[in-house]
Amino acid sequence: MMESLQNSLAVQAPSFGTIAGGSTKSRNVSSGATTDATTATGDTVQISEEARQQAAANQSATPNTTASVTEITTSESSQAQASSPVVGTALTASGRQVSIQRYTRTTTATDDSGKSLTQSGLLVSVSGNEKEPGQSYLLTGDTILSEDKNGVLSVSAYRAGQETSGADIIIGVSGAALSGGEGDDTIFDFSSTGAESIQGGDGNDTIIARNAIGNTIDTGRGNDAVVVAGSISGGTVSLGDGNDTMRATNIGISSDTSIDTGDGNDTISASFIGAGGNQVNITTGAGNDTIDANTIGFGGTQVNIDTGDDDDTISSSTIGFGGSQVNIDTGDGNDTISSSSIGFGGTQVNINTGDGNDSVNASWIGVGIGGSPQVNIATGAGNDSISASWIGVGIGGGEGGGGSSQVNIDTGTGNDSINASWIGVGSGRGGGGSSQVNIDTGAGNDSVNSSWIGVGIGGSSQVNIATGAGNDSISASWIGAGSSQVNIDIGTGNDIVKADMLGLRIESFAWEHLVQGLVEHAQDSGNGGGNVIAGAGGNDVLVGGDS
Ligand SMILES: [Ca+2]
Ligand SMILES: [Ca+2]
Repeated sequence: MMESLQNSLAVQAPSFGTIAGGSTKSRNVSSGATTDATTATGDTVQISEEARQQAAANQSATPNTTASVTEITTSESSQAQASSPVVGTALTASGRQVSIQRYTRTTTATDDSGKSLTQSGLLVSVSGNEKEPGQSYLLTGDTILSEDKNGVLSVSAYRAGQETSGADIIIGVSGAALSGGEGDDTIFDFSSTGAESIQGGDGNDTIIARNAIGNTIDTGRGNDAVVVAGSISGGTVSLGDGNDTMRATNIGISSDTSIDTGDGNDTISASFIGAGGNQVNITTGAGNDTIDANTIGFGGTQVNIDTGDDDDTISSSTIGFGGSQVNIDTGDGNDTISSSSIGFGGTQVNINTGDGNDSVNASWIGVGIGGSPQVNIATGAGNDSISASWIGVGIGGGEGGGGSSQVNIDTGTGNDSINASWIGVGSGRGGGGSSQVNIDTGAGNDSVNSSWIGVGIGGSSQVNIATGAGNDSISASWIGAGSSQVNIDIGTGNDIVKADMLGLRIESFAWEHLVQGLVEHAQDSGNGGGNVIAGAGGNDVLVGGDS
């Protein structure tokens, strides 16, 4: 949406109005088919006597930033419009195009030394109604544009209570509270840290702000959108029921922050969600919700995400980094969590996807480098799948610092599958890295597939796999290598465990030579740990390669 805000809007040759002190300018131009000849001339501008007096005063005064609107000349405006960036656009209910530009110009006025004075603010241009010429206003105060049921546009200084039941366009610059009331309102907040509060009220509202620091945004009911160019932090954002969209660069990176999008199919996107020693609570209620972020949980923060029931999707490059805690509960429904890294460094990540057919996809789950992450994943009943390149990696010693990783995966009942390249790796230059991976796939016909299960090189790993009742299969190229212990309990049912290599001693402790070392010592037999495979009742098959 911000991209669209940057789009240039063709602005017709403007005329100029001067509004100050809460006066109102109205253009009696209708967009409807019933417009009569009189209004079609577009020349029924009404300016109050107060506004005339204010305008006259402004014309002779040095330009300042305290009046809500200041007059500028045609040539100056055209030049300004050509060079000033568009920071917001909106459409009125009748289809007038409203364009907001950041504006700085050199005036004809000079100071005592003869130096030209500059004037800055927001230039608002209204165009797109063929029955009226374009209009431009230079705003330095909160302003509201609204149309009545006949399409008559009024532009005036905004004060609390001045919103209408129709679709208002409110432009805030002062930081005072803004409220759109009923109707599909568009509220711009250009104050530096955000308005004290922004209320959208009923209707499908759009709120666009620079920042929302320590304040309250409440869009009420309806399908609402909140776009914050900078940060939402230290306040609350409520989007009420309806299909809502929220976007910010950062959410809760400096102080406690709460987001609640209510019921409906909601979308939240951000670069960072949670950083620093604070708490971020996000609740998206019932409905098919989507959260998309670059990083969720960074540096000592706690992030709690509850997406409620139905089919939810969370995708983030990193979930849990550097001493953070991330708790994700996606409720019942078919949920998907995707990330490059889940649990890195000294983090704890708890993921509960509830009942339903859920999937968790990641490149890394539990990476202990310079910290000891714990990752707990529970996918509840249903046919769940977990796929990752690495599940549980502890790297200790050397420049990476001591690292150990623990990953607990419980996929509940249902036909679950776990696919990975590596499950359980402990390594460390100089020793010390360790990992423990506990996998319980519960009842149902489950499968666990991995190239390597249990690898300890200069470190140690323990992998415990229990596949419960049902016809389960475990297949791997290698089960147990180096200082690893692999315990497999395949429970009742007709199970199969297939491995090309069981037990492998690895003498190379160098992490960077891991793969090479494994290849070099592929003919060795026996490893430093003990491998246990236990089959309960049922027809179990163990297929092993060289051992
Ligand atoms: Ca309204
Ligand atoms: Ca609303």
